[in-house]
Parts: sequence; structure tokens; C-alpha cells
Amino acid sequence: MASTITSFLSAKTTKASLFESSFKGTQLTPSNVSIPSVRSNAKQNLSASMSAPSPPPYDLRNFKFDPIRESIVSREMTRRYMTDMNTFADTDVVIVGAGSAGLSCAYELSKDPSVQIAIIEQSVSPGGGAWLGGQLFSAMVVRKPAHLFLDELGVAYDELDNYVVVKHAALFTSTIMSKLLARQNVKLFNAVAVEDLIVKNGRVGGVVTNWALVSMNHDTQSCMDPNVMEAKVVVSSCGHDGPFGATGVKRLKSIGLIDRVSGMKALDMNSAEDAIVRLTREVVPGMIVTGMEVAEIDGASRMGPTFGAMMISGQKAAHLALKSLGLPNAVETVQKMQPEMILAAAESVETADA
Ligand code: 48N
Repeated sequence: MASTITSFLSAKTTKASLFESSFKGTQLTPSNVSIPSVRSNAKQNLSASMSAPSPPPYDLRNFKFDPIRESIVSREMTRRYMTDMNTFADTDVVIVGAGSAGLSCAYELSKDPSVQIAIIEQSVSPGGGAWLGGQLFSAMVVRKPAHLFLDELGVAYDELDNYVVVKHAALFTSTIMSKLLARQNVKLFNAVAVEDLIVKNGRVGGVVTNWALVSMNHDTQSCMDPNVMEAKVVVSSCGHDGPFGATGVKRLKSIGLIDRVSGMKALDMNSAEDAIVRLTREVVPGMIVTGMEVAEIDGASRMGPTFGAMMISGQKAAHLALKSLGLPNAVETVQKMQPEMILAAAESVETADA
């Protein structure tokens, strides 16, 4: 068996064939493309998968669950959710939208255990556009130096000269989500939509929420009133497309807190990604905009299927939120941080990673 597979690989995937586009497109010269040799990886993977997996710690031939009452399951879910709703009714930061920018913001912000974060995501499945690369392909391209964020997360990639390629976008999204959701100071409210903002004396002070399915069906029956969540800072990462695309900045415009939402411009990867990071900011007092929503508000170009700007914009939004909370951050010059703040920053990173 193994010899047949090896001969298949050696016949079908010599290095030369990896550089020939089937449409006779531009040849990738072997010198500037370091593609790991499929043969050796395949051999490793084959040999690893062909050794018998270690047996599970129970007998699969006679498996029996411990008994439970149905009401206990209901009480466990209800008690936890209601406790979370109570806890986060008034919180430090609400992040609206759990796409790559929102998740990167939540990951960076939650390193400080003193900051309580609620992520509100209208979809049942958080992740936004980061489950796939472009045109529903799997691979995710991230331009350097944003690959250093992937290093911090422990996400593997193929490395080229100026960029890296994560073999499946879901590897990034599932990894960052698993890490930030494991932190005590983060709560994800998915299948929940932000329908409006709380605004007091010109400052955004929280969000107005409802079950996403209710938000999508207000015109099917009247008076399905929303709930509220107060926050010291709101980070809007609502993206640019989908049923709720850019809802944060559109609401700011409709209530007159900003005078226009220009809409993103045509695609230009090189200008778009730098602009998104540069323009990530507190757009109105109490509300920071990050990710593709920045392109919507400022009319920056779109970048298409490269994701580094989402990650770095999200990280920058996190430090803008820390600045707004008066906590140590990486967007204020270090000189402004008092010695005790720098000490606190160092200690909080240690605690978050302990
Ligand atoms: O992934 P998105 O849409 O947004 P970003 O900014 O995190 O990442 C954008 C990125 O995926 C691209 O679009 C790439 C780089 N392409 C660019 C291009 O040129 O085409 O995530 C936004 C999330 C989604 O999951 C939405 O469901 C959610 O936000 N959302 C909301 N959730 C709750 N309440 C709302 N009002 C709301 N609005 C959006």
C-alpha cells in the first residue's frame, strides 16, 4: 500500500510540476518559492496516520453515559446565560462583530485580565469572512509583518518572501477563537444582533441588542423590543457586507454623529491594508471602528483576499480601547505611561498567559 502511494506522489508531484500553472500562467521560478516538498510531508503524515491511534480511555464496545435529568440541562444553560446577561449588562468593552478584526481586537484586549469584554455576533457562527480566503477558496494570505501575529497565536503557515499562506483560513479563525474564549474576562454572545447604540451627551455608552432572528423579523410583527448593554467603550467591527454589514457606522450617520459613510473604494491591496490600519480610530467619543468598517466610513480601497490588515487593525483597536479606559497601551507613547502603569502592563500580560 505505502509503496503504491509513494510512487503515485513521486510520479505526480515532482517539484517542476508544482510551478507549472495548468493555464500556462506566469511560471513560479523555483528560487523564490519555497514549497515544502510534498513527498517528505506526505511520507511523515502517512507514516504517522498509519501507526495505530492510542485507544480512548473507555470501552467503545460497551459505552454508557452517567444518568441526568432533562431539567438539570435546562437549568445549567439558563442559569449560566442569565448570569452572563447580568454580569455584562454594564461592562468595560463591547465588541460588535466577531470577524477577523473583532476577534483580533478581543484577543489583544483580553490579555489584560482587568478588562471585561462582551463580543456580540449576529451569526450563530462567529468568524465573519475569515472562514475562507477569496472566492470560497481555503487558503488565507497574510502579508508580512502581520505574520508575527500568527506566530504569537501559534498558527502554522507556508512562508514566502513578503507574505505567508495559512493552509486553511479556518485554522486562523478557530485558533484565535479557542484562545480568547478560554479567557475568563471574555463572553461571546453569538446569534445576538446590535440593533442600535446607547448615546448620551454625544458619547456612545453601549449597545441595544436583540436576538438576531428577531432583528431580522421586526417587520413580521410589531413590538419585539430590544435589550441594552452599557459599556465604557464600544468597538464596531461590523465588516462591509452581509445582512448587518457596516451597521455601526451607518447608525452613527443616521443619528447625525458623523456626516457621511463614503463606502469602500475599488480594490488596491497595497494601499488598502496600510490605510485600514492607519485609519483605525475612535470615530466618535466612546466608539472605535476597526476592520472593513473603516473602509466604509473613510472610503478607503478594499484589499480583497488578504487578511493582515484585519488582524493589525483589530489589535490597534484594542490598544485604543485600553487608552480610552486609561490603561497601559501601545498607541500612546511610552513616555506618557507612568512607571507603575508599565509595571502593571507587564504583570497583566503574565497573568493573562498564566
Ligand atoms: O469578517 P467581517 O465581515 O468583517 P471584518 O472587518 O472583521 O473582516 C473583513 C474581511 O473578512 C474582509 O472583508 C476581507 C479582508 N475582504 C475585503 C474585501 O475587499 O472584500 O465580520 C463582521 C462580523 C460578521 O460576523 C457579522 O455577522 C457581524 O460582524 N456583524 C454584527 N454582529 C452583531 N450585530 C451587528 N449589528 C453586526 N453587524 C455585523
